[in-house]
Amino acid sequence: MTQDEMKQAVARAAIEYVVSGEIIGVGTGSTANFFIDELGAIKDRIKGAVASSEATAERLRGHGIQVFDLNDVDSLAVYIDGADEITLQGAMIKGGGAALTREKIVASVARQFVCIADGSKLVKVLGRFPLPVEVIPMAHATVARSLRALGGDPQLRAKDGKPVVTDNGCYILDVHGMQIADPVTTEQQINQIVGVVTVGLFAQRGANIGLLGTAEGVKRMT
Ligand code: ABF
Repeated sequence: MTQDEMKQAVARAAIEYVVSGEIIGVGTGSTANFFIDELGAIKDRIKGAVASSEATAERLRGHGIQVFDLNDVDSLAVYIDGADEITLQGAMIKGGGAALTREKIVASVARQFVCIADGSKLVKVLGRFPLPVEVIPMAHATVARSLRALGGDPQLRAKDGKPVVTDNGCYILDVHGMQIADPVTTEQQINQIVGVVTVGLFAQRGANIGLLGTAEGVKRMT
């Protein structure tokens, strides 16, 4: 089974967690994209979706799924999204796709977070994947100094020689070399650095359910 086939399998399995008649929170990334394609096939069962990025909103609309503004929605039954790393306890690193802030906001409104990922994302300790931190552009250097003091090696995410700009007009620092033994504490510490918009650690509010695509099929964790 290829990695894409595993992503597709978990995306299909996640349909079981879609609540009929409700608005669904939808994440960003290649696994989330497979999920959106599956959602398209059952779109008449749902009221619509809230998207965690412009790219996801566009793909949802492409399938004829109504996209709601989060400000018009009181709560979501479920939020379904991928991750860059996940532990057995459901703590995650997210933000490789630069959508971490909207992902965290939409997830916070959902009663249940279902993480869909291929098996390679399961880790014992978070941190091999560089931890994304979204920052206010004028503060990227000072935030980087604070992250260095926490033991990380932050690098400004850039493409074609220019900083990557998020959907929110901010920059991303990718923090290398962190061994995150206590994700809840690290999330709190980084949240307190002035200039940080969002840290891509999802531990205080982790996944309630993890679906992992493996060569032996989809495994449910948590
Ligand atoms: C989003 O997509 C992100 O938080 C994470 O960075 C990424 C995972 O990407 P993929 O599904 O393409 O592996 O969920």
